[in-house]
Amino acid sequence: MERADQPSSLSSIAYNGARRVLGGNWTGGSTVPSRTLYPHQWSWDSGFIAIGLRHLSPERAQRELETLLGAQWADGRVPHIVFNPAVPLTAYFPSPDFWRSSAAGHRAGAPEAVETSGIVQPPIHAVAAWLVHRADPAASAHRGFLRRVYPRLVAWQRYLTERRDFGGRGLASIVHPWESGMDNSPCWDPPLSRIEPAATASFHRADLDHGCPSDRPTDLDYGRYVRLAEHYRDQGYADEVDGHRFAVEDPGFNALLIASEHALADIAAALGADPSDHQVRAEELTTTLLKRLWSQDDGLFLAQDVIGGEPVPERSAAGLLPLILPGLPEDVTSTLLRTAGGEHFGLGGATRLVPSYDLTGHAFDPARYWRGPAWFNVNWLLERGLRRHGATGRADALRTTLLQAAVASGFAEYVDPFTGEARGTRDFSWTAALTIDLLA
Ligand code: 9WN
Repeated sequence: MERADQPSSLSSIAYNGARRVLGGNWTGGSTVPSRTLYPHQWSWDSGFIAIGLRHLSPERAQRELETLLGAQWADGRVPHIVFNPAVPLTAYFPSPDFWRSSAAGHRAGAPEAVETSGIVQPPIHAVAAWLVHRADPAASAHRGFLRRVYPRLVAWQRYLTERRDFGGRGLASIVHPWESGMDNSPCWDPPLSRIEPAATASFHRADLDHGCPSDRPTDLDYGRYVRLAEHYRDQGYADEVDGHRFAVEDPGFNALLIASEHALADIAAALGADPSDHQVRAEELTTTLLKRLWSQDDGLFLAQDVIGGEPVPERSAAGLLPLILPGLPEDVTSTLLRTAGGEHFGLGGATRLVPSYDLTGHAFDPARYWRGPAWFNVNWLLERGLRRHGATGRADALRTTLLQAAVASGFAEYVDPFTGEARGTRDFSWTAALTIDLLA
């Protein structure tokens, strides 16, 4: 569908290119984020991918989510990676022999039939399932899609709100930077500084076989990621708060948790069940998010270091993501809108896409992964947030910029927030999928 503000050539180039990327990255039951750098299924990627795929093939979008949820653990966790057994172990690190998920005796109850990682990623899945259903309710009903995924999505959300409530106030904690999806965000530097890194020689970074080192996390970061993941694995992936060395309440992760609780209410109602439990929980979580993570002085939400017992004094785009939520006080939304356009993120001024981290921050780097570059999933979420809160003109401008940047960068993983220059890998699935969603 063309929009009046959208030259038809850009729309058709974007649509055809994005469709080509998604077709090339489909493996038969799910989509790899990238054929080279990420050759397995990733959790939050599949949520974003399903949101785009629903416009091309509602059935494929349903299968994307069902394949992921098929690897759910007995305790409800949805693993951040579902490994493809046909891919050589050397293609990605850490590989299944590192995570050892199917090894007997894990109290958490990993599936035996498939190898997965043991950590999680942001819970966008109920949001995705609801959007996928709405794309073609008849096809969804025909396959019993909502009826099959609803119990799994509820178990996933309850894993997070019950087993991961290390702060004791209702929000979910992440126990590894990879769980945020924003791996090397400067927000994780203070809590990570307590972690003794594993020796660099003890592992091989397959990511550097495909990615440019200056676009990727450092070896020091990786040493700490490895140490934390080994420790969690060696504890049988148990979630006792005392067993964790890193526990952080991330506003981006929790915003998606709350958005998904709202989506569960919609799904429950569509199935003829009572949605009120989900609605109440979403409202309570929103109240807690505001009490615990909102910083009026900083103009956005801050992460809370649960072990250190203090907020992390860094501005990340994750702190703007609660804009996707309904029910925020008017002064909070207006402050967030101001912050997005102000000196720290520059939207519509210094930058045309929101950077992942504070432009004025001491750790800002326009090339390095989650320390500055602009990411398409974050900006897609913000586009929805702007629209939700009535900033239609700004949302339209962001949408156009996203489409232009996706095409010009070859559907890059992320881009320089000033120049739009492509960074990371190309033909990246969520960039393509969200392009299609923006065109719909
Ligand atoms: C570790 C797959 C994933 C994304 C994350 C992104 C990156 C992995 C990595 O790639 O993380 O999970 O190897 O760097 O940070 O958001 O889900 O696209």
